[in-house]
Amino acid sequence: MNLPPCATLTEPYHNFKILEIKHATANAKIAIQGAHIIDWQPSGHSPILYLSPQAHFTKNKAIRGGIPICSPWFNAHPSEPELPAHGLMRQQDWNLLRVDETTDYVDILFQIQLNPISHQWEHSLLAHLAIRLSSELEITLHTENTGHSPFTLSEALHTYLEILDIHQVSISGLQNTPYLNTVGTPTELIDEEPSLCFDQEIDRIYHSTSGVILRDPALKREIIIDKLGSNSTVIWNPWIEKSKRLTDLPDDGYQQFVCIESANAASGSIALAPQHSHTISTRIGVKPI
Ligand code: TA6
Repeated sequence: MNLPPCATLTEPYHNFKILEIKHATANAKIAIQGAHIIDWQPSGHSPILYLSPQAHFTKNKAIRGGIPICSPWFNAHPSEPELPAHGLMRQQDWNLLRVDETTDYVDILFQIQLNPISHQWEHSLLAHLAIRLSSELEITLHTENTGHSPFTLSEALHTYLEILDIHQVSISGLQNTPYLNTVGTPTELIDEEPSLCFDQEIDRIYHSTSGVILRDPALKREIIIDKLGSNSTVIWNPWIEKSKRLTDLPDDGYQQFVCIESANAASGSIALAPQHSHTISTRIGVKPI
């Protein structure tokens, strides 16, 4: 496939390809495995995405950080616990279909097919991931049920956002929004505080179709996250004890990121009939404060 001048396909790790983009508006790196954006740095800004310094770059092992594509199920599979958490897409190589460069942005299109023959899953789907890189990052995941039986689609664009200090950040846009708290026994709750701050493990599936803003005074920036086709916003920080248990995350890694995920999960999951499809998209922007 011909790549434009801004794009290079490298193999920094054995059998593990990375598409590198160097463009006037932004630099980025996308692993072919998982069509996984592991770095995005708009011009004039420090990196927006967190990538664990202990992340694995080995076949069929999820990368800790960036934007993992979690699909066709979120968290554990509802009936087959032996299947990998967060679905099958982030461990598989995707097909890189095209890279198009303009003066204002770079468009990248990936495709993957899952079916019972090649994957330990009973259904079939065709998914496309479209990425538009510029001073903003737009990601669109289109999933089509190409099989003969319906399935429930749950998914997340599982974005790890880099921060300087977990104790100083806050998220607005979730006030008075019901959520499923999944730390301990799953419980439906609601938070009346104007913004969400972090002083413990947070793992919540908010029932929300709205965008949110992450305010980071230490980095003097706000990260604005909009979305479409998404019923759920997942907020996650592992805090101290879970960070210690994750071997691909430093013990103090919890201090350097927050996950804000445009998703369709839990009660927000999507019933997908044969030949039907669903599109979820998210747009990430940055503003100095
Ligand atoms: O972001 C929500 C979540 O489901 C958390 O419960 C935590 O497990 C996180 O995803 C990371 O999952 P992973 O499989 O990448 O370790």
